[in-house]
Amino acid sequence: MNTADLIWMNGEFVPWDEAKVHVLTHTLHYGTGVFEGIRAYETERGTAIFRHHDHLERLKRSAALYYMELPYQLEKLREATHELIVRNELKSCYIRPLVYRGYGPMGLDPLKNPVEVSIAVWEWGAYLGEEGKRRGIRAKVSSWRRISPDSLIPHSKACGQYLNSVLAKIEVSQAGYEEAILLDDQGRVCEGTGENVFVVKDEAIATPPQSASILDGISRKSVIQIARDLGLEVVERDVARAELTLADEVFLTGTAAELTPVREIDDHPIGGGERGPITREVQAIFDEALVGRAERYHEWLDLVEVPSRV
Ligand code: PPE
Repeated sequence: MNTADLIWMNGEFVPWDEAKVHVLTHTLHYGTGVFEGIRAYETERGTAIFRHHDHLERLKRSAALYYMELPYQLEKLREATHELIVRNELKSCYIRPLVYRGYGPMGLDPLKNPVEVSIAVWEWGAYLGEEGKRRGIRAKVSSWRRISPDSLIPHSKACGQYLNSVLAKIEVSQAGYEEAILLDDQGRVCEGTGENVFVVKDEAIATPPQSASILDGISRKSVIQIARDLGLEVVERDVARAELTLADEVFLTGTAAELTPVREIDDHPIGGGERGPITREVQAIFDEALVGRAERYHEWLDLVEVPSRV
């Protein structure tokens, strides 16, 4: 991976190689942390963080759902992130805040363990490949079902919950596919291992609703708004597995993956087996919004206050 010079850890800027924890860190054993994935882009007005506040709010909510109170105000984390980007001299980067239960008593009651926070930033290219963003990727429905709200909290971006995504990712990548799509225990479509999913049929867009076992994606929300602003119909509703393969177009959205078309699912070509026209139209605006070239969506950008030097 691309490294950077400094990582922010509990209020200090520490050298990348020294950002370490004790092996008895609670989260390392039991997955009791929560995190965010955020991106900053180079824009004409300087480096800007996409929907920073929404991501920080989600971090706070994710933590609260696991009984953790953030030891810092969100504004403090926002400022720390700005300073971290500037001090690392990055123009664009991925941002990974982590709220974790630190070293303390072992055992499953975490409430006496300290809540600690780190923020790392690094350059991270296209998650599913540049070619994937242009041509679309090959996906497979995983045999692993998406975690159920009966057992865990799909709306919290919690570390341990990602074991579900990890199993699905390993399964499909070993079978030669680029991404997995997970269904819930009733066979309804949920999402990718790290992306929300959209299907397009007869020019209408559908995506699983908030009530599905999905993460409330910030890219998802942005793309829904962009599509509606373009005059397209977007419906949040249950999506059946067969709708994936019968769709004219399918695409995924996520901070890391941005908007990535899916050209094949379970070895069935989707539409013409390439990026479809509606996907292309929405993706073009979304990509412009990310880099500050869509005036209408400027309010989504949090400009990093001290300009980066490189
Ligand atoms: N679902 C899941 C399960 C998920 O992890 C993500 C983000 C999304 C949907 C899309 O959410 P949003 O980024 O707010 O649009 N996945 C993050 C982690 C990826 C990783 O490999 O780590 C991300 O995209 O940053």
